[in-house]
Amino acid sequence: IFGGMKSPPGAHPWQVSLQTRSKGSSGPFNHMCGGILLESCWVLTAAHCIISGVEMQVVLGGVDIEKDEIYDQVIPVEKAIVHENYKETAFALYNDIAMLQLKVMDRPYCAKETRYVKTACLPNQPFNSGTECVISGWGVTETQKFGTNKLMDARVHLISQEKCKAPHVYGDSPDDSMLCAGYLKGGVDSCQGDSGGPLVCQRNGTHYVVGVVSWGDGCGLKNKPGVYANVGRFVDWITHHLLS
Ligand code: 4AZ
Repeated sequence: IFGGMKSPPGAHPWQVSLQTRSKGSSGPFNHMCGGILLESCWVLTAAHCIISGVEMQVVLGGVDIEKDEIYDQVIPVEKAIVHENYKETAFALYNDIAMLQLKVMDRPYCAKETRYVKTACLPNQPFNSGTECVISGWGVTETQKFGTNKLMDARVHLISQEKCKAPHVYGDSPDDSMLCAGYLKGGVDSCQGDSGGPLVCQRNGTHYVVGVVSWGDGCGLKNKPGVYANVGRFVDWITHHLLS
């Protein structure tokens, strides 16, 4: 996260650290991406975070990924479902969304709701451009090029498709599976290692996952805001998997 601050414990209780290690290894898991808890056994993340042949786990409830914290919940990933129209081109990531089904730990629960672990809601109506929302993650910052141990967050504004598709911004690359957020003047943005994590907007005290950190040209650059998977466009796809 560029232009952010350290998050206090419990500030983003749906924030997940998605961690991997090579299959068959007994070594440590490494943070690879963010994720968003939607239900006790379901996490939303970016399709580009899913790599085959690795073992995955999620860690919930903590702010420091280098320490075992008392509120941590560590849960293995049972399976990953990548959007069937996910596509990577030289310019953009299309339909960059995936769901992780977690391993049942204490039937019927995977994650357990606590002060530090809660689900975020799927959006039931669109948010206007200009709305102030929040991004969070353990990714690269201005001063930490390998990412941070402590969860960081920043406020960003939703940017209209018209502004995001301007020739000096991203031109025709973004489609409706994407949404831009940040500041055209730069400085505040998501970055590598934040991918898969939340862009959350609030309405009447409820927190909605509006975006999933996906891509961008660099981080915090002028006229290069962060691009997010547009969750509103995937609500039917997500609920289909939650219910099946
Ligand atoms: C990345 O490499 C990445 N500034 C994530 C987010 C952004 C850029 C790059 C947005 O995972």
